Amino acid sequence: MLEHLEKIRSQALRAIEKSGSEDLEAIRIKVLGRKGELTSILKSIGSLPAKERPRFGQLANKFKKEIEAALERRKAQLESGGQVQQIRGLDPTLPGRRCHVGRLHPVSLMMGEVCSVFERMGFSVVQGPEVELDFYNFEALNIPPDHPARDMQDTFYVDDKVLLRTHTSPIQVRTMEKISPPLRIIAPGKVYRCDSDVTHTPMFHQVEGLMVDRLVSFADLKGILTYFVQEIFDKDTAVRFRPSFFPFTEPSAEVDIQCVMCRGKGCRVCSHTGWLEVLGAGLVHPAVFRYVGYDPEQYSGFAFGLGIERITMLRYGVDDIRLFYDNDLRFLEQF
Ligand code: 2NL
Repeated sequence: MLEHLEKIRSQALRAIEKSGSEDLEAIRIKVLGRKGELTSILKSIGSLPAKERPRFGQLANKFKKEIEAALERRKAQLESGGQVQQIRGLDPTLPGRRCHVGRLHPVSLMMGEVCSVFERMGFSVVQGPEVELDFYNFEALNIPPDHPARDMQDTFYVDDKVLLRTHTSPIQVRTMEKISPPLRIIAPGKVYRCDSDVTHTPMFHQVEGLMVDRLVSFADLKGILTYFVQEIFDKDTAVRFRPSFFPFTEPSAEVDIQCVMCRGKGCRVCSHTGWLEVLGAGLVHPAVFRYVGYDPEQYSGFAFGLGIERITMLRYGVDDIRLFYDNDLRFLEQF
């Protein structure tokens, strides 16, 4: 009896597996119909010795459910056009694979936004090499040979003349060598400094800008940078220009914005000053113009530089720069 039952089961399952949609009903009737093989067995249980009945009954019912499920599965499979694909080893009844959608890195998003603000004001984006000559990175920018930025501690040197650029200014020097004024350019890109802690990574991103023409003044610089800050942060963000020093600009200024966290009231982010430093800027030093063959008597210009990671952190309230480079999707998927 048990062997017969097992045979009915295995024959039925095999037939279902090989069936086409027109065979399924015939198989069901043959096995589970009113006079079907399994139905007959279930009816004949009464003729078994009483102590064998429960075990046999349970098994027969289990097989019945199994065959019913196999019929359902095969039906679904055939309805989804599975037969042909099944032969090629595909199971169209399996759930689909998830399609992960990529997105731009927060630093790339911010670079794009910064560039587009300046492009709307007539600036063109220019690019240049990340491995640079000492001449373009330091000398042509009026940075003296004994300047601390030239120290091995701060700059990655390839050899005594070649280095990884420490700012994107060399792109602008190269552009001035090639093109005569008037000129309005921005230079975005990766820069490298030998530095690593909570607020510094050895590679980070910078955007520098340069405008050269007759009669360009500090007032033009103030107007352009104030508009820029109010496009990136709130429309009513206060801006202040503080006197500073860079070898490549004279006069030079550091540009602060009203703290975006406390709106100027004083908090931990702005060290209770109400202000955040976001840009360095100034009027291009005549020595820089002489290096690229521009006449400082005829032309004047302003230049500025900003760190992208820093303003991205301020815009989105990120408190550790290293989060940008850990490649943790839980962080990156929020932008
Ligand atoms: C800062 C300071 C600055 C410039 C960058 C520049 C470029 C040329 C000539 C003159 Cl070709 N100046 N760039 C000027 C002033 C400041 O950046 O704190 N950056 C984060």
